[in-house]
Amino acid sequence: MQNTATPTHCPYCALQCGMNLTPTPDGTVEVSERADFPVNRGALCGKGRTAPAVLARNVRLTSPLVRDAGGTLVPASWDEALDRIAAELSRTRAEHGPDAVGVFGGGGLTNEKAYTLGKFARVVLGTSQIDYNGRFCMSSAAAAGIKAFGLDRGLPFPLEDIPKSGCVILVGSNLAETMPPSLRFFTELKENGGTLIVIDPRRTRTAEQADLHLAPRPGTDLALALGLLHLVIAEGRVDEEYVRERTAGWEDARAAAMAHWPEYVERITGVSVPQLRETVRLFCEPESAMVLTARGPEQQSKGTDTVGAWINLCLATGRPGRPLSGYGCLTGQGNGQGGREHGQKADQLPGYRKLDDPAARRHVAEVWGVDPDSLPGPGRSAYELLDALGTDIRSLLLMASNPVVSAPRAAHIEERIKSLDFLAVCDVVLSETAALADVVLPVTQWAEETGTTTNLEGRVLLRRRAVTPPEGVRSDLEVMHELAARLGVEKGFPTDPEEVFEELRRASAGGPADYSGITYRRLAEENGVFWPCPSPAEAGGPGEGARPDGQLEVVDMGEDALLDAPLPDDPARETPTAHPGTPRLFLDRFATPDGRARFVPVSHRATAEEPDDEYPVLLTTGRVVAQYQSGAQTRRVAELNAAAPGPFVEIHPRLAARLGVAEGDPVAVVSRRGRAVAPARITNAIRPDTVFMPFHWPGEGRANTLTNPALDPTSRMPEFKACAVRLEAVAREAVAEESIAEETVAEETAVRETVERETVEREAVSAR
Ligand SMILES: Nc1nc2c(c(=O)[nH]1)N[C@H]1C(S)=C(S)[C@@H](COP(=O)(O)OP(=O)(O)OC[C@H]3O[C@@H](n4cnc5c(=O)[nH]c(N)nc54)[C@H](O)[C@@H]3O)O[C@H]1N2
Ligand SMILES: Nc1nc2c(c(=O)[nH]1)N[C@H]1C(S)=C(S)[C@@H](COP(=O)(O)OP(=O)(O)OC[C@H]3O[C@@H](n4cnc5c(=O)[nH]c(N)nc54)[C@H](O)[C@@H]3O)O[C@H]1N2
Ligand code: SF4
Ligand SMILES: [Mo]
Repeated sequence: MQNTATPTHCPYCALQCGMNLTPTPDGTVEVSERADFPVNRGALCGKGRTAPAVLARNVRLTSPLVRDAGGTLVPASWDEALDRIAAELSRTRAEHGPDAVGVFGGGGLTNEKAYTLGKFARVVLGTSQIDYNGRFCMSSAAAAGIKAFGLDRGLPFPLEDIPKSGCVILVGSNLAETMPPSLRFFTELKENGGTLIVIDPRRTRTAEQADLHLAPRPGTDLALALGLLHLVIAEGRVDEEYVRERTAGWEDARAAAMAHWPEYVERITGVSVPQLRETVRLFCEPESAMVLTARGPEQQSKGTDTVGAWINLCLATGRPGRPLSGYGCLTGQGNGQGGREHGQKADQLPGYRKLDDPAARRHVAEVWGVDPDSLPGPGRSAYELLDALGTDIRSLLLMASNPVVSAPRAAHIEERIKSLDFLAVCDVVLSETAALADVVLPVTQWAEETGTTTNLEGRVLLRRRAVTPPEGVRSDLEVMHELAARLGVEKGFPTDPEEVFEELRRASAGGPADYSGITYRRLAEENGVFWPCPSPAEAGGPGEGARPDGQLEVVDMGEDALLDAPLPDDPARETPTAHPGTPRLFLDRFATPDGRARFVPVSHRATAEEPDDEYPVLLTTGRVVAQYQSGAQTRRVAELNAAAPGPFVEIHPRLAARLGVAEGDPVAVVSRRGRAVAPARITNAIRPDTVFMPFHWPGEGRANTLTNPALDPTSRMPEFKACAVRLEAVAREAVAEESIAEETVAEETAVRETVERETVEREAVSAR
């Protein structure tokens, strides 16, 4: 065991904050500040600071579990558990065909794991039925980015550009709670004289920082963006030269925007015409400006068009590909970016290649040593896959997701999961989904294993092993290696992450997300490298990692043009010809065949479920600072639980008065999918026609019991951010004592405030 500090990164969100870890003699792990990483410069939120708590034996799994004849999960040996999984998956395949076996992955998996999982599904299981939780996260922004720019990398520039921009519009991001250390970039923006505009139906802690806060009705961001573009045109603020030289499709997009009069948009969104005009002025006047979207506008059944409309606004005003300007998506999960590039998506091969592209299939099949025709075609999207469990899909291997809590229409999905012939789950804890499994495999965690992640900026990072895992756990890579061997594939599933990465480099070479010029050594020396980073061979010189024939395959992207100015004398780089990586994209051309960005003609449409007499209120959902996602990890950390012990419903005082509900009173929220109960949190910070619930908890307060699985036609993203509900006051005595107590709410608020204060203080300290 090392006793010195190991520099590594946080297990949770897409900032991938740098931290140092030191094992202590008493068996715990100490987190200390790592100031050299530019994204967080030492600052951490409460989740990152307390992450080692989940390494403790008392909260995690340390033995495989197998369901016995009586239906109870009991400890078992690794061989017994792995044999059982291999036997069940083989049986399903023999009885129902390969597509009856499903695989579900996660954006928390390292690049090496995500890559191996995709390969495992296609090569070992031969199934097309693989997708992952990132479909629920940023798939709409990804689809819109590919349409417009020919490439999806969440942020096309480093976070460090934000403070130097003239204006930033944050659409549906509550980053003060979801990425606290990043708030610094926005406060610096304001200090530098730039403007921050926040668009959120709630006056969040992020919105409180804004120079201008617009609070539209949930699900109306598309109309809002169209209204802004209408004003840009009407006020003569279009950058005609840019539109002519760098874009295509303007006329149709222009016509669509002209149909969205400001007064019409005001009626749809609830944002006043003067506010629309002010937004346009603040966005257009400075030389540089950005739009950043997050889950608010994206998790809608029209998320792809909505992001498209925001990109149109950026293109019309000449922003993308210009310094300190452009459009970006704030990706969410720890490896939300890399996890969507290397093959765990239903339609995808490594390097962000398309599964239905014959050249891509040939390239990857060659790296994998298989016949291209043996690779299955595209499969179902995440919700559709989960919805097919127990019918078309009979057995499921699930790695790094907890859909019982996080999937839309969760009660239905829970039923689908229970109806499977066989479920195997790899996790670090006994999540609500793992608790339903036939076999649970306990795996190593971030601090116990090495691997790469790609943060929201497209910066590939090296997470290093800092502590020795406890007896009884194995890594996800070991699990796949063992299962592949049992299913007859002895080779091609290495357990050493660097060996996997070397193969990933070759598989990604020449693809849109080209990692072939990146090595573990470079990542260690350079503190991360931005993709695309072709190997010297790809860039025109000799080097390992290129295709054997030295050919570039997907040249759509115009690599040369994507490069930043090279840094020829950077001593950190391995060889003088090494590619420097690409912090800023699109400076000279976009990644489309003709180098031009595409406008998309889009028009407003309603949410899938508009309020009516029976369900008159809109429910939107999201996050709180102290819990992460389904809560599987953070609900096991005492300090975080104290700060955010349970679900709640944010209600405007007027709506609360109408219901006769006081602060802390239990409220039932009822949708066409089901009913959830949680205490009321009465606040002026939300629109009176809208209520908000965080989705971190299972049980009676599970927000996803209510949500609507209406899917975006392009991205297949469910509509997490808007569904119709009605509210009912619930008599206190009707509610289980432990779930709702006024004191808990008061206590929670006090502790939450302490945690927040601490976070801010820590940030202040490390900013100095
Ligand atoms: N503490 C914490 N941090 C996290 C996570 C976590 O679970 N907890 N998860 C990580 C992940 S995976 C992700 S994806 C990110 C998510 O990060 P964010 O996108 O910041 O998180 P959300 O809370 O889902 O949504 C952001 C805001 O959208 C608003 N919103 C709701 N409906 C609409 C709408 O129709 N339009 C607009 N414009 N806004 C709307 C909500 O009020 C909310 O304040 O956070 C990452 N960081
Ligand atoms: N209502 C509503 N629902 C939502 C959202 C919303 O805004 N509103 N947001 C959606 C979004 S953006 C997301 S990203 C999803 C996320 O929801 P989930 O997919 O459920 O994500 P997590 O809770 O992070 O689940 C990750 C699981 O993997 C485990 N794990 C962590 N690391 C590893 C590892 O390396 N290997 C393995 N095998 N397991 C690991 C964790 O312990 C945990 O049980 O939720 C979606 N659901
Ligand atoms: S913001 Fe918090 S959760 Fe996200 S990476 Fe940083 S410390 Fe981890
Ligand atoms: Mo996410």
